[in-house]
Amino acid sequence: MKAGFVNIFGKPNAGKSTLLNALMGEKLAIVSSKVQTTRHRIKAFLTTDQYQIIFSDTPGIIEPKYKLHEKMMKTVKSSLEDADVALLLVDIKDNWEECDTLFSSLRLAVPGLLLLNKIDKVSPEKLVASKEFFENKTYCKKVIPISALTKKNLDTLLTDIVDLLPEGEPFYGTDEMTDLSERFFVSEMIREKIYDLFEDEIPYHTTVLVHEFKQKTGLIKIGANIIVQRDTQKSIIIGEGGKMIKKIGTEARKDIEKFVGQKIFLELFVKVRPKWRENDLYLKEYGY
Ligand SMILES: Nc1nc2c(ncn2[C@@H]2O[C@H](COP(=O)(O)OP(=O)(O)OP(=O)(O)O)[C@@H](O)[C@H]2O)c(=O)[nH]1
Ligand SMILES: [Mg+2]
Repeated sequence: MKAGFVNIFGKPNAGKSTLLNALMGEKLAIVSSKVQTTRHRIKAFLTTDQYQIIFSDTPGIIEPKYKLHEKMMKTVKSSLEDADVALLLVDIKDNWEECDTLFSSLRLAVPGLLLLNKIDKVSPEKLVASKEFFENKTYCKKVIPISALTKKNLDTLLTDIVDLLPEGEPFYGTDEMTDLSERFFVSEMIREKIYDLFEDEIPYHTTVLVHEFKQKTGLIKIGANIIVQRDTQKSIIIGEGGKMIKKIGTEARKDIEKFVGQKIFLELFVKVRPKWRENDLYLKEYGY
């Protein structure tokens, strides 16, 4: 039996969460076209008779600008510490030099698989050039071109991961898929809708906290607070005559019902908490 930690690193928007979901065959991590979507370490266990892989999706690596960012980068650091294998994800259309600098700065002590992602978007020539660029870097054990979106080459990737995995017994129950709570996933699904529905800075000033999760007859009652920093943001989230918050609720409810496998009643509230992103007590309360 083989078992180990395989942690995904890269710049924001490289496709880390899309990759985690594709490898698991299940949507566990939220995805958006905007940067800095993931804020937590999301662990997911892939178990067969031969191995247990504990994948971790992590926040995109950035220079912290406020305390929430610092917390996010702490989770990246902790994921660097327990990795057995590192998946270094590059959006092939991104700046390769910048990615190279970033990966060098991680000072990896474990084998790194350099994954060129989004190959569905580039020419074969560009693919060859980028392979050549990364091939001899010290952090790079092997370059694997993939498309997380179309699931191209993920079987090859899995074989390479298992080759590098240490021998060992499973860390988690073989029927478990994650150690995160249902409440966490529900709050993430609501947060994802905010990334989808709002432009500009709104998603970055917002977090979501589930405060009620109760099994009733025939349905689950869920209450969640959408936290923002300012009154103006609260009005934007609510929208004219409550139009936007209703939209968030309708969209999120579909995903949550699929996830929990039953009907839910979802109640959303908007709360203003000035500078919550800078406040240790709030950050702790909101799970950061
Ligand atoms: N064309 C294409 N798009 C992709 C691929 N993988 C991911 N994307 C898109 O890239 C965007 C970002 O994907 P995410 O998975 O949220 O990226 P991430 O690295 O987790 O981003 P952060 O959480 O912000 O660090 C989304 O719009 C995805 O649909 C791919 O292989 N091909
Ligand atoms: Mg992500």
